[in-house]
Amino acid sequence: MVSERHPRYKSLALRNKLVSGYEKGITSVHGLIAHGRGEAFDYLLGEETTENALEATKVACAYLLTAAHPVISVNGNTAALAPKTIAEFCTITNIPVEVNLFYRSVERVTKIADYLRAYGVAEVMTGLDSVELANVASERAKVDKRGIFTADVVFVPLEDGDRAQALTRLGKVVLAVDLNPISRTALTSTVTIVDEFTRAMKNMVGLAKRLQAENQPDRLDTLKATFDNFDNLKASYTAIQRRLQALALR
Ligand code: PTJ
Repeated sequence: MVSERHPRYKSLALRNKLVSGYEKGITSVHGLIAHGRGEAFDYLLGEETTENALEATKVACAYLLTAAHPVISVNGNTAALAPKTIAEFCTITNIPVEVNLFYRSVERVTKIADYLRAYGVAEVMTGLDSVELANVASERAKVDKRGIFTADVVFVPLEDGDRAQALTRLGKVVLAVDLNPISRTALTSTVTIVDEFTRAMKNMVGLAKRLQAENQPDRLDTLKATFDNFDNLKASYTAIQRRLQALALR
């Protein structure tokens, strides 16, 4: 238990979710290390959603709301961090989830699928009826025939660069969440949200609700057409640079 009065409460609470995910057999032990890398970048970004991250989140929502076959790829970290928010987003948008793991085992896939269903995700694909994507040197190559394989838009928070590249080469729109703005995933995805996953997912729920209520297809098309991922990433580089400069000049 962590007291809410602790100055690092939010960060410690997220760590606890991952440790609990690990104890349940959902998160891989490597996932704990990956989270630490994310935390380091979040420190540099000021541990809050930047303006450019919010813009990327809005564009990601525009892609998902206008896709023919969208899918959300969930791994052991994202399942442990925000199962409720993922379920809320899926309910609002009617988008299915596919459990797709880097450190894949049938046992973990099944546990994560059951966990998400218990939180209310209506459609969870397991990739157990899978095909292998070419040019992906990991277990993430195994994708569900009805899911990532046929999807036109894939939301892949905490993706690895290898597969992000392979999915974009296949002509799919890849939407990633990655606190590391210089990762291969960040550089190769169609839209990279440089933000902490739980914050980004929460924003996605709010934005999807708003964009759906507005019901303006032209606006969604404009959001997609005017977005440049590298320009958006540059804003993250500048945000980190400004923050460090301000500290150095204090
Ligand atoms: O559950 P599995 O088997 O699919 O494994 C999942 C991990 C995350 C272990 C696997 O995909 C992996 O090894 O990922 P990487 O290549 O380490 O990449 C994870 C990226 O996510 C890193 O660039 C981190 O900075 C970033 N990251 C970690 N935690 C967060 C994050 N970005 C946003 N929000 C986070 N909470």
